[in-house]
Amino acid sequence: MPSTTFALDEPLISTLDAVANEARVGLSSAPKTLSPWLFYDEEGSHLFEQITELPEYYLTRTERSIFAAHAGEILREAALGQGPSGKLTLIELGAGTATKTGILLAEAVRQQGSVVYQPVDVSETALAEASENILANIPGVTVRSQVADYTREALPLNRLVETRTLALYIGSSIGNFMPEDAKDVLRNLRAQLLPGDALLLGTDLAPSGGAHANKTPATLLAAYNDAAGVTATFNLNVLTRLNRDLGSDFVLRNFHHRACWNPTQSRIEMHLESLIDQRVQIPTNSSGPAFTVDFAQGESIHTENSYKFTAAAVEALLASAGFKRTNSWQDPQHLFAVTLAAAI
Ligand code: AVI
Repeated sequence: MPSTTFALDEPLISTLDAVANEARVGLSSAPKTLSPWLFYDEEGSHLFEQITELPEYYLTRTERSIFAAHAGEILREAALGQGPSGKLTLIELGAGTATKTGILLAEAVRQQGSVVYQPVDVSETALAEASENILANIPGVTVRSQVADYTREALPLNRLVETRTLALYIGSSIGNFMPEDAKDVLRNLRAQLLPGDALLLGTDLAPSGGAHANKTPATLLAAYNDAAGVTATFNLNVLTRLNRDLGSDFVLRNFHHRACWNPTQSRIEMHLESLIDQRVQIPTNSSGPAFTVDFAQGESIHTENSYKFTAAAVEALLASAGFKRTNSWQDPQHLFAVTLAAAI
């Protein structure tokens, strides 16, 4: 299960309605689109876990290495300015199984003796796994899981007396939102915080020319089009999901995974490209009557954007949502950034 925004466990009625609606709207629009939350059924969540361990997918291990190198500093700076008895409470948006968070939690326990950790995710299963792992491995952590979709609902923040909140939004999850939506997610978070609380934001960095040219579009393209084909399977799984949930008749071998770098928008785009002229049937469902979707050869469904940020873009995004950047850390190759910001 990913540490991500869109994990969904079971096809609850409301989830099926959402899938039906998404398919109708997205596949009837020009160009055709499907939202990335559709990736994360059980199989897609499992495939995403595999992606995070691929040699080409540097994001997860690089962010983890930044935490390993700088957790002490990050936690100390997040706690700056609070009273002697005050402690940090950590809340994590889209926590998933919280695999990277352990480094920060262990450091929080070292610095303050104990810590309350509130992971928020739509997946109850992922939260149960996170809680079990953390309680078994990091003494001193109290876990208060919250099942919620922070992209749609107000954040269920439990504020404890004499504590300051450090919100974690890591894993580059913010990069899967369109810029306006990314701002809204952070504004929603900011509305639940008090001045002096903090946010730790993980973002994948844009390729840099000049001094740090070790990150190029080729680095990104490899990460989203791995040699083993796991990302292709992850992308195509969305069609398997539609066939299962809606009874549509997508033939997977007639589509091809394509990742491309869009320099103007500073994002990787994932598409499912039709290899032939074809017609797909979607039966009647809760969103309306049966409909057909025609594809010309080479036409694609746009399934994901993954925005890549400059340091200045991160700072501007934070400022637009009521946060002020206080510090940031990057790996030595400048692949990934972790930025600390204060709620102002
Ligand atoms: C969850 N998210 C941050 C991933 C990303 O890198 O944008 C999703 C992903 N898509 C393809 N590979 C990974």
